[in-house]
Amino acid sequence: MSTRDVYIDKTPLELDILVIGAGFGGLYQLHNYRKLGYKVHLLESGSDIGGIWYWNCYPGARVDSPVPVYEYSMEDLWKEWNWTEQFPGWEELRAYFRFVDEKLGLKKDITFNARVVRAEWSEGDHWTVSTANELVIHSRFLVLALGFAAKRYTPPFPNLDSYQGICHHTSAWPETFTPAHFAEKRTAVIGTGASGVQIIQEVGPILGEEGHLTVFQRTPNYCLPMRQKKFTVDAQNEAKKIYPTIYKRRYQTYGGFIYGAYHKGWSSATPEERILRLEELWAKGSLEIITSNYVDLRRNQEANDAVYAFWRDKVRSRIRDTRLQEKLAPTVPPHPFGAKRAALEETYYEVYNQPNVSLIDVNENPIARFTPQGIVTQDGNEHKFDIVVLATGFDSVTGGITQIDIRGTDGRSIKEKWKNGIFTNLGMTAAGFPNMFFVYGPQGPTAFCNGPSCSEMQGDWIIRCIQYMKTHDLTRIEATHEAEIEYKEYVLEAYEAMRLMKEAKSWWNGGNIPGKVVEPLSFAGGLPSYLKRCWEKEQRGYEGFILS
Ligand code: N01
Repeated sequence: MSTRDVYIDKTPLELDILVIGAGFGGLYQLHNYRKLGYKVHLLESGSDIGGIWYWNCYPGARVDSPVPVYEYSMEDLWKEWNWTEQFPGWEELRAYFRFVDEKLGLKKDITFNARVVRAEWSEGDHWTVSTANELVIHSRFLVLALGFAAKRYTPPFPNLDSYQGICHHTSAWPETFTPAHFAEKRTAVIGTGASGVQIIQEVGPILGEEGHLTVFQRTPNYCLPMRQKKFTVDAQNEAKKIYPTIYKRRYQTYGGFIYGAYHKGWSSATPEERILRLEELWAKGSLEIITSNYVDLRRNQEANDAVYAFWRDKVRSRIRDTRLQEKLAPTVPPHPFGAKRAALEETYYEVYNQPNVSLIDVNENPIARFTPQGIVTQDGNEHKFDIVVLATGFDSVTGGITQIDIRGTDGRSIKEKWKNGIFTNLGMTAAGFPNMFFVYGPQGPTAFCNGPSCSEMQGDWIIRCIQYMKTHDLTRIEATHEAEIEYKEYVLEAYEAMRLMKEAKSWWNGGNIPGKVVEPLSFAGGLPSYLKRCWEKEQRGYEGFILS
């Protein structure tokens, strides 16, 4: 296909590369292909850049990966940008994206409010991509940068539509609906994942005398202390001296952060060492408590039970009511420690000491139905609410891709291909879908990796692949079925090695969505081995792919 200059309302209709999604992953792709001289354009369903931070602007929304790893490693950007906090909130993250756009001038090559609904591989080796507002674009390559949370999940609560109060999912939050709107209101929050925890922590203290918060909890979140730090510009400028080292270090750690696993296993440590190690991690806070814990935390039941007990006792000491202690930090762990994504908190548990906050355990007393005024629980009580927050998560990792009707060489959709389980090559391509790549998606390091690190590392592999094709006069690349089978074994092996992780149902393995195949949605073996494998396949002339 030779590209021509055909436009509708400034959107070019014939391209070398079409990127979908204007978050960290997609913007990185757009910027780099432009620099390399490709005819590239980006489609975004929202009306601005920012990806996850465009959609998730609920009160308290805040990243749980620290800067400077939670930003681009491009020197032109980090040299000029300063953060005010180590874990920035959504407003500051959006300001960062505005800054990125000012520096790189990305928006001129983005069409907003363009939701891609269909993509079809056409003979002549190109993709024909259609949007809900009837744009039709032809492109040699298609790069999906949809993030892991592009498809929100709302459980099928009976009569939800009949509810007449205010009701929002955390990932479709109206920016104008600020914390102040919760004052003196009766609010329900359903779900206690990272989104629920953040919103509960934020609105709890501002409920006022007439306000009340009811939390509907199914599984307690093993929340970890965030230990937020404020930054000054001077201190940050000083810290920037080692940013280049930090950015290189990301490649050597499990999750693309600067910290890696602790060098020791639980059984080789003395009881005193263990206590001191856990106390040290607790004092530092953050997800490091999991990622830098004893290497066998997710394999060794004794280690896992002990770390859970340590966590439980810390948390219980902050909750006054003994019933709530048992609900929020049960004596017996509902699932292994580190088997679900923990949320970071600062004052989450103190909120439950407020007289105007209550918790309903939906295992004991499920939501029976909605009414125009609120929620009826199975015990027959009607709970009236002005606001209902659905913090019920996502059909994660695959959902964003399979909700688009993507049809490959044999006319079969990607949804059909993955109906009984995911098959990809290297977590970036799929057999039957030539010239299509995905970043931060199925079977990539995704759930276990810092987003910007993954966007850059997978992103660079894809960019080098497209460049290789250009310099070798190749126009088509497709993963083989054999390579997919081999890669799936690799993904399953890595998951088996973390055997305790299998014992929880979560967005990590699809267990949070009724009917979804339960399997590892991400590669759990860590970035270094993932990158090594990708690099080796590339060095062998893209082994596992057919190029022509
Ligand atoms: O989604 P979740 P999330 N009845 O799937 C509950 C990232 N993130 O949006 O645990 C009652 O974690 C469900 O219960 P259970 C972060 O990686 C990051 O909170 O399945 N409850 C769970 O409590 C995070 O892990 C940041 O038993 C129901 C909740 O809904 C990921 O996004 C901020 C239910 C869903 O939790 C997803 O987080 C926010 C039902 N029928 C998000 N169905 C930061 O960077 C589901 N639930 C800090």
